Amino acid sequence: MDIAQIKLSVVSMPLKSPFYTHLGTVTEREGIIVEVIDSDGISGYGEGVAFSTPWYTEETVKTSLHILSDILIPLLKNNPIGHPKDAAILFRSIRRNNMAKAGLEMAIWDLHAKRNSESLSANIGGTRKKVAAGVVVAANSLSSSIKQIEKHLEAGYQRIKVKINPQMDYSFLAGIRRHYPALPIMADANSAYTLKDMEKLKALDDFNLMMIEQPLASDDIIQHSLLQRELKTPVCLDESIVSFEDAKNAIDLGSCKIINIKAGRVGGLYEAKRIHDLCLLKGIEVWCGGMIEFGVSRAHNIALASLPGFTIPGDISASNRFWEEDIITPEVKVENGYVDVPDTFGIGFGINEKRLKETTLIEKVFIFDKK
Ligand code: OSB
Ligand code: MG
Repeated sequence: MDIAQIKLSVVSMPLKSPFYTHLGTVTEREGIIVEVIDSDGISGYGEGVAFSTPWYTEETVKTSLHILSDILIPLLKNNPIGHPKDAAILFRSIRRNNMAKAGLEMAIWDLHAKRNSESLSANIGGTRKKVAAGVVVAANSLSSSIKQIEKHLEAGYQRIKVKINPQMDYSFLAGIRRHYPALPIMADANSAYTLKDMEKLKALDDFNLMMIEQPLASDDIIQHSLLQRELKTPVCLDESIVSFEDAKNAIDLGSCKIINIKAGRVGGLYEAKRIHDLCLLKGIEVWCGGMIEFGVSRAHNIALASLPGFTIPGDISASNRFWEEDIITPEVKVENGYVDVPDTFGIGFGINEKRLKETTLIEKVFIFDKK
């Protein structure tokens, strides 16, 4: 691959409504759009999905910008690659910083698929023509959760995820179940519990949840295995799985029955696919997680979720779930509960240049020397 230039755009956009979790409230989303341009002028796009503060993982927009600018892009300049996989392997010499790595690696995947005149989905082995749409309700009360669920079900979403914590769990879920006895619901705790809450967590078996996501510590694999033994509800791991090795350990220990795969969290599409392949082999179901992302990352999620092991509807929502206007064109749409997987080249969406421009705070350009 003959990379000529890389452009980083730090963008910022307000959410249509606040996203509440027990760890904090997101009202404004910053992210990094990565554009990798080759010597023929073809562009590939990726998105750095770290948040402004390290509430979900240790990375931030600023640490990502530093790692991209001062470490990963120079590394790539000095070590020309033939395939996106080479970038993933090259980046292993740098510890963690998975969201920074993923933003760049995924732009290289998009470029690679475009150069091969293939959709990104086809290029990574996707088999689905459309992926099931799911949505997260992260409100601060039962009544507003019910209102939002109503609206999302009208829009066709196939399942709902809610956020829970020890102050908002049993009676909250009971309230939702009263309105929606048969709705496929999953509950995400974002590490709000400890093993001391065993009885509280066991009680949630009453609600026939599809799963409980990341109940215990964000870096734990051992204690989740003790919990899963006691619960009927499947445990799903999110934060704890940042690599193939983590997924393998979690599966071997019985720490979960389901894994939420986010390419950003695991360092890119190569690692995401390795985890997917392992789970398929071991009979562990997977689904594609979301990061309140802009359209570029949304497009990558659609391609990832088209792989055969993604059997559970992911946090795959339309552009208008969070944004008045997204940075891609056309926007991601949900129709009859599904999102179409594009069959045009690469991620299959273009950049809405006007929207990108009006939301960009910082732009940095890196020129690669001619070979
Ligand atoms: O834990 O899955 C999570 C959003 C930001 C960070 C972490 C998480 C989430 C979500 C919503 O739950 C994802 C989305 O729909 O974009
Ligand atoms: Mg989660």
